[in-house]
Amino acid sequence: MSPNQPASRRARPLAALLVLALASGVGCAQVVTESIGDGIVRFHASDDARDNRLPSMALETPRDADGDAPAGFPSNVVFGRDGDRWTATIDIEPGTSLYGTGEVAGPLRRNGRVVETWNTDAYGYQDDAASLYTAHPWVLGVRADGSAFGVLCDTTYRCEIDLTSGIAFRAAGQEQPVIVIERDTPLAVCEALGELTGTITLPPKWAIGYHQCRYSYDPADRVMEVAREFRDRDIPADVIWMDIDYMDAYRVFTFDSADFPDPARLNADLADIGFHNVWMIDPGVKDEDGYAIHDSGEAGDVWVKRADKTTTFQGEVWPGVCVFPDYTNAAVREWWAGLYEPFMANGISGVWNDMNEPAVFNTPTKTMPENNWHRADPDIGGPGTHARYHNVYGMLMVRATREGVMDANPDVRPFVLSRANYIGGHRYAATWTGDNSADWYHVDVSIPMTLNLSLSGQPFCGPDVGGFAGNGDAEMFSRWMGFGALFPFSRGHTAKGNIDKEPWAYGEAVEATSRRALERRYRLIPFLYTLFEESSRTGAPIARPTFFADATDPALRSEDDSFLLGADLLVSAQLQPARDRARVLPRPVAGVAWREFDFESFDGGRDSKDPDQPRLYLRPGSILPTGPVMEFVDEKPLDPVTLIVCLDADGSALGELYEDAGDGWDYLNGVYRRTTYEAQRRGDVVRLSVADTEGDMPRPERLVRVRLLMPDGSEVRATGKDGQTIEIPLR
Ligand code: NBV
Repeated sequence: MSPNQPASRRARPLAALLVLALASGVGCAQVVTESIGDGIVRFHASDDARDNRLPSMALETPRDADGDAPAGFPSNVVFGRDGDRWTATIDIEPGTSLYGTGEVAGPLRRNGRVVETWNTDAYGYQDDAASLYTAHPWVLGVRADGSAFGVLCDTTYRCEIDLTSGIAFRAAGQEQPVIVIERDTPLAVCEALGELTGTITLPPKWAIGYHQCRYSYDPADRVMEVAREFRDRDIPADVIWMDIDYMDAYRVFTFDSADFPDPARLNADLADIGFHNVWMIDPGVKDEDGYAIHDSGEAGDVWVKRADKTTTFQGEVWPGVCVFPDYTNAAVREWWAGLYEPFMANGISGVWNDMNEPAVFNTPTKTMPENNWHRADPDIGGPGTHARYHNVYGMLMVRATREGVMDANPDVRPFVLSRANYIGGHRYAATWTGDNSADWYHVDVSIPMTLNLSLSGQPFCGPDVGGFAGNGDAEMFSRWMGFGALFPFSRGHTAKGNIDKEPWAYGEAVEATSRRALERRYRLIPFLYTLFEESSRTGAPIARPTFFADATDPALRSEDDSFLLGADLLVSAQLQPARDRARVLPRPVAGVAWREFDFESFDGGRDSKDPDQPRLYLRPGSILPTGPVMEFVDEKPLDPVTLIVCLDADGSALGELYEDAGDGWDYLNGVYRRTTYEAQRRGDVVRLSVADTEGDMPRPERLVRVRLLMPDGSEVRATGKDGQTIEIPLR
């Protein structure tokens, strides 16, 4: 795609900036620029910097230059030094809004903020946290005219991202390239980031259902009790999680023989009632002779070394003194991957890697010393210090975990959740926003945090719904569940010692709100799954800022209380206890407003006036595929398909539905069905039909129900057979 830049963006082209920089003595005369894709330029501080750069850990595959930077490329990078750090700065035009920078607390719009990439165990973090669990040296810029650019500072080292005046990166280590993507829209920048850094693997469908966690459900009977409670109370859920207490004294890849005597039986019993399971594994291996995992690691000499490069680094984590696999080494990753085969054989469906910043209790920095030594493979840069590899330790861990999970169960899709990660690490694992707190600040930031991670290449993310640290109260929990049920990754979780936080724990009213929220998620699963498949193909975020609806509308640039799912569905929440923030909606499209709808009033179901549910709005011109409520994602066939239609000013609408087996790899060989539905008004009749079908999966005999949202708030409904034209008379 060729970026078609408006004239305003060419105001200070590359050549002019070079002259400016030379005049100011910045000395960027030696800057080397190269095109590495259409509208994508890589900047090097010098020839030397280009020739001696480290392999990129962010890019999925190395990119060779395909020519010089195009003339008139609108962005420029100026390199310099600040003490012992190298710097890269990018000017921005007035009216440019900045986003991304990964997992960051605080507002969506990042202008004026400074963060530092340094994966950190940040329990109970607040607004001023400089570093959280993952590292994304990446900024998305959106200009006043809606055009957009992305800047990736391609270093794994500690890197300050200073957005107080333009964009400045200040990083340790030697100078690395800075990659700039230019596109017409912010969505196109996200997709280009996906081209460079790869996309997620389509998750198994169950992973898109609701997850229930706590630190810890223990013993196994309690796990079953919670799972059964969901079924008895008709609250949809797909997954229950086993936190560290299932282990034998926190030894990874072991099970406590008293509390979890038969994990395979537990997983089978869960499967019988439609539950999948996820079990935690941490990187710290108890330093104990006679413990099989330790001894096999010892035999393979797999541990991270101290600065002397020979003695093994020891640090305290949950099991006591631990040693840490050096995932920068392919042989170590292979060893680690191999540990999963017997583990997964217990019927384990997914794996949760925690504490992989790595967190270490007994060091001043709460992680490894920066001069620890990694025996990294040449293809990622060769042996080096922890300062270089710290930010990718978690990413390389989940890369190995994912390989192990896939080797153990090659016929199913992997699900791995990681606390630490690095830009590009979405290729291996989903991420959550770590140890947030049960307070209104964290209710408030859970939307912008999810969005900035999504804008940084990680579409499969969400917060601990209900808050990890602290109890909170019924009112807060109820509100959080309302919109938390609609994040790409939706999981309730809480810390040890806290009150129970299952959907029923706060009494009947909150239980009813939670049920409604989760029923909404399950009705939306056909749509969400369609978005996940799109993301796996194109890199498009699943949750998107509201300004994606209209990147030229300044009123949307700082909107933190709502988000889009895909391009068509707007979720508008109230994040203050008093529900007193004015709602911000996209402007009408050619005179047609985004149209509010809900599910509850439609099929005579539950009360639709629940103030803790976010409001839902549909984009003019769209068709939203939804399904029946289910207890878990594939409980029943998708029948009927309910299409919610909002016509645009021309009386037409389009929408897509992606379906496949929900797991396994057949979809990669064409066994799927992508249906494009279209609606068109002619006079007093709207016709809904299939405009296009892709894939080899035959269309089943099933019903389609149409809900046509009318401008006056009413609905016209019709039913027909899927694949046939359905006529909806308006009079
Ligand atoms: O494994 C226990 C917890 C886990 O529940 C949480 O989600 C992680 O972020 N883990 C951190 C270690 C202990 C935190 C206090």
